[in-house]
Amino acid sequence: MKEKLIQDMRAAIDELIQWPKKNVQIFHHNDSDGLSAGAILQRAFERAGFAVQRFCLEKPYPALLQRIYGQEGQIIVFADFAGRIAPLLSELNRGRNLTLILDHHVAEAATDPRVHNLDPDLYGLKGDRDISGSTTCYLFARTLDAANQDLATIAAIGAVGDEFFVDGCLVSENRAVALEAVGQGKMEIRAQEVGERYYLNTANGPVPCDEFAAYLDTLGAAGYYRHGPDMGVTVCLEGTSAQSDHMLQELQSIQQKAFAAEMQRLRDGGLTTTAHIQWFHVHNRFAPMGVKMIGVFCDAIKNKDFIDPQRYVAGFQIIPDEIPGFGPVGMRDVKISMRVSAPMENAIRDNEKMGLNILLPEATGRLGGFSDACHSLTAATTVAVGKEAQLIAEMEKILEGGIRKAEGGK
Ligand SMILES: [Mn+2]
Repeated sequence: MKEKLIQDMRAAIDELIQWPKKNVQIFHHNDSDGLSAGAILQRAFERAGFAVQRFCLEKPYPALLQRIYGQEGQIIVFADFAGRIAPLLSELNRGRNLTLILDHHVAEAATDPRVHNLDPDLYGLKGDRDISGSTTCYLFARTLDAANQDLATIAAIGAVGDEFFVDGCLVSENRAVALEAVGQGKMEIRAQEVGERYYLNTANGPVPCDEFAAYLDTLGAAGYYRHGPDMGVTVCLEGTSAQSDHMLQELQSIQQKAFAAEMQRLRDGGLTTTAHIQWFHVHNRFAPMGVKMIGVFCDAIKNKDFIDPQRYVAGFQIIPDEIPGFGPVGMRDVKISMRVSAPMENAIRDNEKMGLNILLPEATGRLGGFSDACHSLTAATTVAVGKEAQLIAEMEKILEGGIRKAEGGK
């Protein structure tokens, strides 16, 4: 199946090379895997003689997609997201732009021949085990030009950052790129009690890939509205510097201060409690950090003493109407992140309480919102600003219904 993926990458590359435009727009995710993917693509396209415009996104929001596909004759690349929305992109595109999707999440086939969905999920590889977004981009880059083999290390960093290990080891395509980097003398693999640890050979000695990935994650998430992703891509291509270290420290301190202040607010009565949910709104108080931070913050508080362990935790953060480098796209949305305490996690696993993957997307759908990453114990969606209390009320209705149904069944 990998042969077929490479074959389809080659076909997409043939079309790319014949395309009249010689500039490309790359949209990539802001976590360590997405930044690694963006770095690999930037280098590979520049080497192939393309002018690159690179944009880092927290999510491919519908308002932004509308704006992107207002264009014609462009080369548009998505990395580390968009595999699942290939049908939507096909509809928006209607043959007008060459679109390449280099994702590794669960995917659906494109319906427009000009949209090449090169997500390995469509080729029998598992994105949560075999192959990261960065490794997918690396395979593409190497197919484009064998000279891009020197980017294997960056692919391995992204793979470690995504944390999909089997018995503590990278496997399949992810392991293959790590071994390539080892063969190039740029990485080292050390066995540990469980599995392996991966090290970059840098001018300052060996650096664990997981620490390097955490560094990138902070630049991309806490620094999202402060050029953190650009620094992350530079760090992938050129290594860390005094300047990047300084930015990292500044961002860590911004995050610590914002989180401490918000926890104090919640202790001082900042939580609103309904029958089954406790919720709060940080509005713009987490700026300049990206909206991933509301999820990180919910994680940080879910087991604290000021949290009722029997109620769902929900936090809202306004999504600024700004894609760094792209400008405003007309978004007026708020992100909601949900988490639960350890006792509720157990209850959800035992099917005694409703999972977030059912509760939140259902309520969000009723309000015309956008659902993307929803799992049973962690979930996030977006709705229009002003619909926050309504969204909580919808969830309460669903929970009431669910409970009545459960009681009626007894
Ligand atoms: Mn990824």
